[in-house]
Amino acid sequence: MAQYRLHYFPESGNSYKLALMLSLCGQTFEPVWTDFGAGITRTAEWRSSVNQMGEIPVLEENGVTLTQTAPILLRLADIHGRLHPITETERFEVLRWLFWDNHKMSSNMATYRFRRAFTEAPDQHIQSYIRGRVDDALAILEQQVKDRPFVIGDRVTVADISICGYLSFPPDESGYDLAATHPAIHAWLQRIAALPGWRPPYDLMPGKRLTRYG
Ligand SMILES: N[C@@H](CCC(=O)N[C@@H](CS)C(=O)NCC(=O)O)C(=O)O
Repeated sequence: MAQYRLHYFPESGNSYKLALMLSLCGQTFEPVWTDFGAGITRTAEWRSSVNQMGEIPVLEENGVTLTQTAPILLRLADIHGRLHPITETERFEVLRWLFWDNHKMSSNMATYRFRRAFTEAPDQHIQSYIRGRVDDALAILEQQVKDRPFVIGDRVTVADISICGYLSFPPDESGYDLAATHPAIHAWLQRIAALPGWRPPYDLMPGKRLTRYG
């Protein structure tokens, strides 16, 4: 049985992707709370000893350090035989949506929400620009999950786990009430929340929270 240690901070949707995946796979992990708010991931020491990319999350698997959620999700899916693509076509589709999520959905929503909720006096011109990009990504996702239960079709895969990462936090942090504005995304999130082993972000990732502003 693999031993997992997850370096995270509670507000991190990227960390939630891995915490949720481990939980859905019936795996436990040692939580390693990281002082992101104090800038620890920007220090030369953390970068040389934990993650050269200066990013959270980091997953240790039997003492081996892994970073970047997309390949880690695929690895966990293969190892635990859950939420993995089966056919070549499915594999292509999962990769396509993982890349889209990293570039368009999670990155923009993470930046928008972080600045809105956890930054003192964010520049509203910048917020408005990023919000436009979040709106675009949400419109694409709304369309995709309108006619199919999960992102690539009938089966839930790691593409869903990646994309839901930042959309699973309380609406007052992002300022997006998806139940009111994006009914298909809301219904899709409820299907994910019904999976055995699902737990909400702040249950899976305990510890001291960032200062809340917005
Ligand atoms: N593509 C990366 C994104 C990780 C990421 O951006 N993490 C955020 C925290 S949730 C971070 O560490 N940001 C620091 C920075 O961008 O300087 C992944 O999937 O692991």
